[in-house]
Amino acid sequence: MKKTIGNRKNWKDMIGVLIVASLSLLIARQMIDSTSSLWTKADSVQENSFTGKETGTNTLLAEPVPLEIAALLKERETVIDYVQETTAVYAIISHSGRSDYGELLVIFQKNKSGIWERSYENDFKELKPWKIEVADIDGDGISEILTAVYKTTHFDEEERNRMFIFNYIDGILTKKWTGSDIAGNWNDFIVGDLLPMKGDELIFTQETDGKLEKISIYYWFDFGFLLLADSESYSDIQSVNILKENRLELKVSTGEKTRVILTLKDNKIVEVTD
Ligand SMILES: [Ca+2]
Ligand SMILES: [Ca+2]
Repeated sequence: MKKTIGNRKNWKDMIGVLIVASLSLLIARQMIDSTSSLWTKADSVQENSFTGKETGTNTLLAEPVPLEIAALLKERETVIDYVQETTAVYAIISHSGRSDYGELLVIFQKNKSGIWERSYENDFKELKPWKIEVADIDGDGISEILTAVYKTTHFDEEERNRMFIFNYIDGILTKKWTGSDIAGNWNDFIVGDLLPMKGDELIFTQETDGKLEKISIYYWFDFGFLLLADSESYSDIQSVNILKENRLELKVSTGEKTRVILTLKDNKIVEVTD
């Protein structure tokens, strides 16, 4: 599971880097390795005759996915984000040439013969999903699928990032927790077992009033999430990473600081030196 996250508002800056990185990866692969298990977006451009020229969009941005999964993509499909478990891959896929949101949730599963199959898909177009993770938020041993979506709700007309959480069991997708207000205006999230309490914790990069950002940690209790603690504000949180139990690493650009280590102490998230 990917733990490091990028700040959504920095995507424009990252686009150039990603293009260069993708091109470099493609060139490197062609030079040294034709048997790599990684499948780049640039490869799918060739295979699916889906080029940036045709759509006017950049097609070098999507996530590299395993070769077995790339082989199961349909024409014009690109992977916006995905997460892999041992026998399942959960993917947000676009078929419209977009690189910022997807229109489909697709689940690939490895069957008993070890062959990957495209086993489920659902139209998520109205949700504008852009990030997907898998975790066990309530600690019951059953995985939850967490998606970051960008939409309005019945109670809030503003389009903004929201969390939709599902279970996928025996071919059926069910909503576990969807759309409720959490973490105000947040820009990104990670999920993982940061603290000893049951289940994986949800960690948001959240905007504060002064256009700064802070970290807030939520945990599952009974039927929803409770705020455990939040941090001081930083001017620009670029990534968040779980180092080990009760240690978060932030990449920031606040004054002289570029790296901050945080821990939960006395119900506050505070900086530590190690
Ligand atoms: Ca669970
Ligand atoms: Ca935990």
